[in-house]
Amino acid sequence: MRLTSAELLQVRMPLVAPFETSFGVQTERDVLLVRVELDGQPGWGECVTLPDPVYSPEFNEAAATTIRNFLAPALAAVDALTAAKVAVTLERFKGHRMAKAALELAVLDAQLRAADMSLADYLGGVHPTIPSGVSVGIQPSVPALLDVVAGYLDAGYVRIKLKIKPGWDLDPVRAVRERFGDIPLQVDANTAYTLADARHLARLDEFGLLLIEQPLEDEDLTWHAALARQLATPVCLDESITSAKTAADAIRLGATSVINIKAGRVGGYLQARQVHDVSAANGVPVWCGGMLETGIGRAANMALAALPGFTLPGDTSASDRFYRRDIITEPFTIVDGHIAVPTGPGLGVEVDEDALASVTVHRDTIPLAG
Ligand code: OSB
Ligand code: MG
Repeated sequence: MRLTSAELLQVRMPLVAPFETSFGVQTERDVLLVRVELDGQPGWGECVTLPDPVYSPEFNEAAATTIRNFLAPALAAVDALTAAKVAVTLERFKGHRMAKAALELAVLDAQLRAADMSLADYLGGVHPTIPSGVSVGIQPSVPALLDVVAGYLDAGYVRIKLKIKPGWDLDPVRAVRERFGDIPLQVDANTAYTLADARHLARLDEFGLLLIEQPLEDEDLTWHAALARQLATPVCLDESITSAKTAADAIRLGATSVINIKAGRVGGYLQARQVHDVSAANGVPVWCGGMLETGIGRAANMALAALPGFTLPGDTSASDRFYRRDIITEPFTIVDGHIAVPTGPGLGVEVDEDALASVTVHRDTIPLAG
């Protein structure tokens, strides 16, 4: 098959509530979507960049430009294009992993729809449903946090992740433990600390957390290893893991004993599977992270999370955790703490083009030579 069409869509969707992390507050989701055609067969991808380069160096406009100017034209030049050829074709372009991942996902979706195979089957998924965790943003106060967490527990979420930062760490964690007891609980710092905070972070040990996610800067593998030696709480890397290679290095260094896998962060779902494989080979449990995805990216995450090494609940929440109504695809819902992995061809969800048009701010076709 050949890449016969590529389009970029900028979509804006309000969030049910502001989502605050150590790197800022999101009040709406500005999402970049990619629609391709392989010999006329449509496929959809979602780019997980944020509007600003605050989680990773990538951001929406840069990703759109990269896809338009470099990535899509390179793929259009490939005969017999398959998803397996995307990463190698784009290898000479440095970085821009989220942009590459979005395009690879769109190609995967088109290819698998044409082959009548689900993404979960293609990746090697083994679980029909996956346990659902939720990422809880920084709240204005501890009582507000307790209300929010109570709501998620009532909804059935089986694991709670609290965003932390200096000044919002011990108190909220203690309050959640005191109120809700022995629930599966973890924290995510999004790089907000330094090694000088090691003794402070060790005070989290008494709360029996599943893990602490990305306490230090992205590139601080050695420092994460040093910190890990000072904590009883397992260290889990997110931002630092940009490929299966960095995953292997981080594991060998002792910088991480659990890994958060986000396909966008590592350049695509195929590389994400390799991160899964290298982690499994080293006995390191993994879980599926999230980037406030719409139904398109959420569907792909459910398929990824169905792989056997995903032994911890991920940030694979129901659609209504972020969106009152995800009108782009049918919403994902939580039943008994679990979400069903789509079984239809490709992503296994259908894009409602009319509904999509109502939230689309900009849509344009990428000129492809030939
Ligand atoms: O660090 O996991 C993170 C959202 C945006 C950027 C980074 C992160 C997050 C989340 C939300 O924690 C996860 C989700 O989509 O449910
Ligand atoms: Mg994280």
